[in-house]
Amino acid sequence: MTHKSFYDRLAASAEALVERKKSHQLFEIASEIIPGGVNSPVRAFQAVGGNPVFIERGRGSKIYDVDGNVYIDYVLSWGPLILGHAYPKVIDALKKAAENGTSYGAPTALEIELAQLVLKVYPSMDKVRMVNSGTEATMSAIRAARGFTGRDKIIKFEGCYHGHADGLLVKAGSGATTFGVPDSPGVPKSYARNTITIPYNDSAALKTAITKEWKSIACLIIEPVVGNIGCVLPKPGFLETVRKLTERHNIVLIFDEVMTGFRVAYGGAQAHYGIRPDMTCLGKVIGGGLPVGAYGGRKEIMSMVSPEGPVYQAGTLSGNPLAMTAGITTLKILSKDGIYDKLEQRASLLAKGLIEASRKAGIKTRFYRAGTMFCSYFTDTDVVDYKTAKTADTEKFARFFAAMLKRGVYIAPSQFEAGFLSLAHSEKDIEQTVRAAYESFKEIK
Ligand code: KE4
Repeated sequence: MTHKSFYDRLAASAEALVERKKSHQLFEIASEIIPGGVNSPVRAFQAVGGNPVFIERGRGSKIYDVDGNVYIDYVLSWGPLILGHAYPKVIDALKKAAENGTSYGAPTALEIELAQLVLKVYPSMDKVRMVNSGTEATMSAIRAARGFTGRDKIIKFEGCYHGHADGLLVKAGSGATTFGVPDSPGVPKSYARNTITIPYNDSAALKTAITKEWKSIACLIIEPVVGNIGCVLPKPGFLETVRKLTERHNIVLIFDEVMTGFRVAYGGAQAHYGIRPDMTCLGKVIGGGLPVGAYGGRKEIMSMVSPEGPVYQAGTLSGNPLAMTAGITTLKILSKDGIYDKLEQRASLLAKGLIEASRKAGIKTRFYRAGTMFCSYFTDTDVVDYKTAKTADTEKFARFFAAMLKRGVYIAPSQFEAGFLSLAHSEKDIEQTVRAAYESFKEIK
């Protein structure tokens, strides 16, 4: 049975239960005019089979599809919606801001306000530049590091995904891993040659690479918790070794906290693990669901960035007033006392429930969590890197996905993605999720 047909047969069984006729019709139309019918690959459900669910609206912890089905949502737009969907204060602020117009292409006080909020929470950053996506943030941070050091090579880790800039699609870990195509066509070999890829959590391999190549290495970019092969935690001491080796050889350490920022902890993974990177990339949460990315770091590096310095980087909609407004409102709410205690309490309740459900159902899974990002791997192997993540049984995961979907729980449509929880997920939502998981684990056994 081919990979695709198995998944399609499987999804068909799930489809019947939720009657997603309109989603199918829309997907047919979309597939004629948009590559793969989607504007970002993982949304196409190719890793789990069947057709994607077309969403009409979201509210709190729920999303509603075009056929009127409701789901408890653990994708949350891949991380940004830590307050939940359509958070009233965010929507009200956006409505007011939109009445003043949508974009000026000129500086606004809003950009100062969001920059100040970010710098206050990430003291490793002296200056920060707003862009429109995580891809732009990492691409620009690497260019600034190359401009600052005068070196060309970069180090990244297998399975880490930092967006789709050419030099980073070298064993990327997000969609590419799910599609089993670690290198993307269209990336010139000359670009890939400048990217050294190392297994995550492998301090010895890192030491060897740096000892050999340090003179030509501009920067090392890392997801301090890897959210693009599921959820992989740094081994004790690994991030400290990364910091020590990069410091010793004047290699710029870039923490890609596009996903972990304000997610693993208020101050991100750098606060949680107590590591001070030279540069940080942010995105997702700081845009509150609107397109925002940001990169920042030590002033001597950031002063290289145009127009202060010679490293060029620009963006028509960078610092857009609507995106800034959504970000400012979101971060102000997150700054309130007790918010992260509540997030932690809910996330640990969910974790306990999911672990218990798979044990009771007799299904071997490995569950990992960092703050409110998490992943259940269908494997009996400890997952510490890309290789061990790939021991997960993706067919079993696909069955689990379909079983959860028909029970009204929307998890990431790929084994190699992280799940997210929001402030809006109630204890009742978690109870319903755990019950659905127990029934689903039993069903796929
Ligand atoms: P964007 O260009 O998609 O805004 O951000 C790229 C990026 C950079 N760094 C990290 C750590 C990221 O997780 C991402 C994007 N994450 C994926 C989730 N696997 C976005 C979802 C998608 O590609 O559709």
